[in-house]
Amino acid sequence: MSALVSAPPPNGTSTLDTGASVGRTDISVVMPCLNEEASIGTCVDKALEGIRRTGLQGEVVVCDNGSTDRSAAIAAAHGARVVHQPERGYGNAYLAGFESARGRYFVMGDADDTYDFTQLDQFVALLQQGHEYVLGSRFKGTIQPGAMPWLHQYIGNPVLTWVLNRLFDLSASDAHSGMRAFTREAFDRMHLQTTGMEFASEIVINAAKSRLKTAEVPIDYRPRVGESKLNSLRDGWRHLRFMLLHSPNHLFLLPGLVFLVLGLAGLGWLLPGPQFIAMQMVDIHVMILAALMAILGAQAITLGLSAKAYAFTHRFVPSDALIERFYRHFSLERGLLVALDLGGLGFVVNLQILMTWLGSSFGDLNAVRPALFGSTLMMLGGQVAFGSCLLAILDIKEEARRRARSSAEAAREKARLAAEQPSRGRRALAGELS
Ligand SMILES: Nc1nc2c(ncn2[C@@H]2O[C@H](COP(=O)(O)OP(=O)(O)OP(=O)(O)O)[C@@H](O)[C@H]2O)c(=O)[nH]1
Ligand SMILES: [Mg+2]
Repeated sequence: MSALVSAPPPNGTSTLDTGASVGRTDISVVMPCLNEEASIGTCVDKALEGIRRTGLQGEVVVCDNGSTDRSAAIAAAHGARVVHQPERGYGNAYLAGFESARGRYFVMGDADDTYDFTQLDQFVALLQQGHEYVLGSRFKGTIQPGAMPWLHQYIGNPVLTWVLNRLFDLSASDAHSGMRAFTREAFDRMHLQTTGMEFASEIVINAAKSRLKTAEVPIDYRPRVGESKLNSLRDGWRHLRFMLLHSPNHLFLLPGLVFLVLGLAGLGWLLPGPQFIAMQMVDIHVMILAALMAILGAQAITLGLSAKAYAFTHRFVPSDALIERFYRHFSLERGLLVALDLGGLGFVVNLQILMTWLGSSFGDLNAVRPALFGSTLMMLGGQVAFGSCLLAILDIKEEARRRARSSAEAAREKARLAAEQPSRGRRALAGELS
C-alpha cells in the first residue's frame, strides 16, 4: 500500500490521498491521532503487518485531530490514509475515521504504540466466526511495567469497569480498553455520538443495548511513547457522568423508589404517635424528614420516567421494556385520576382538622401529625398531576406513531379478511357501511 502526501485542508473532515483504496477492503484499522509523531509510524507498520497476517485486504485510516507536529505526514508516508477532524476530542476523531472507513471489519486503537496492532488477526478471526463486537482486554492479557499508572490500574479502571458492569448488567473485564473491533453493521447499529473520552464507555453500553454478540481477547499493553493526552480526573468524571446519564433506572428510579417507600413507611409509622427504637423516642422531627423523603422520592420517579420517555422517543435507546409497558397502561386522564385520589384524601384529612378546630371555636389545636400526613398526600397528588402532564407531553409523538401503526394494522387485517373470505368480507364491509 502506498500513499501520497498532500497538505491538510483548512477545515472540515476530508480524506487526503490514498493508495489503500484500490480494490476490495475487508479491514479498516482506524487510529485517532493528536501529536503522536514518535509512535504513529510504528503503529501504522504494525497495523499493516496485522492485516497481512489475516490474509485479507485492508487499510489503515489515521484520523488526525489537529496535530501540530509531523504525525499526519509520517502516517501517510507509512501507508495510512489520513483524514482530518479539526474538532478536538477522542470521540470526534474516531467518528470521522469510521465515517471514511471502507472495510467490513473495523479495528480501533490508540496511535501511541500502547497496543500491539499485529495482534489484530485474533480480533478479526472472532468477527469472522460470527461475533459482532470484540473487546481487547488488558486485564486478561499482560500489562507491562510502566504501561498503566498505579491510579488507573488499581483504582480508575477497575472502579469504572465495576460501575459500568453494575449499571448495565454487563461482565466486561476492561471497559476502557482502547483496542476493539466490530463489524460495519454493528457500528451502524450502535449509533455512537459522544465526542470525548467517554466514547469508550458509549461503545460498551451501546454494544450491550444493541444486543451485539460480543467476545473478549487478552491483549498486551505497553508503555506509551510520547505525551499522554489523558486527564485522569476530567476524563474519569466524563466516563462516570456519561454512565449515570444513560442509566435513569439507577440515577432516578431506584433512589426515588427507596425514598418514596421509606418516606411513606415513616409517615404511616409515626402517624398514630411517637415510637421507640432501643428506648429512644422517635417523633415529629423524623416524621417531617419522612414526609420530605416521600416527596423527593415521587419527584425522582417522575423525572426518571420522563428521562426514559425522552430517551425512548428520541431514539437514544433502541427499546425500553419498562417505558413501553408504562405507556401501555398510562394515560393523562388516569394520571390525573390518581392525583385527584391522593390529593383528595390529603384534602379530606386537612379539612377534618379544620372542622375540628372550628368546632372547638378556634381553641387549642394539636394535630401536627395528621396535618403533615394530609399535606404530604396533597403534595404527592400535585406532583402526580404535573408529572402526568409532562409524561403525556413527552408521549405526543409516540402516541401519534402508535395510532398510525394500529390503524395501518387494522386496515391490513380488514384486507386480509376480505381476501380470505370474500363473501364474509363483503358482509363485514356492508355492515360497516350501513
Ligand atoms: N485524549 C485525547 N486523545 C486524542 C484526541 N484526539 C486524538 N486523540 C488520540 O486518542 C488516543 C488516546 O489518547 P491517549 O492520550 O493515548 O489516552 P489514553 O490511552 O487513555 O491514555 P494513556 O494511557 O496515557 O495512553 C491517542 O492516539 C491520541 O493521540 C483528543 O482530543 N483527546
Ligand atoms: Mg493511549
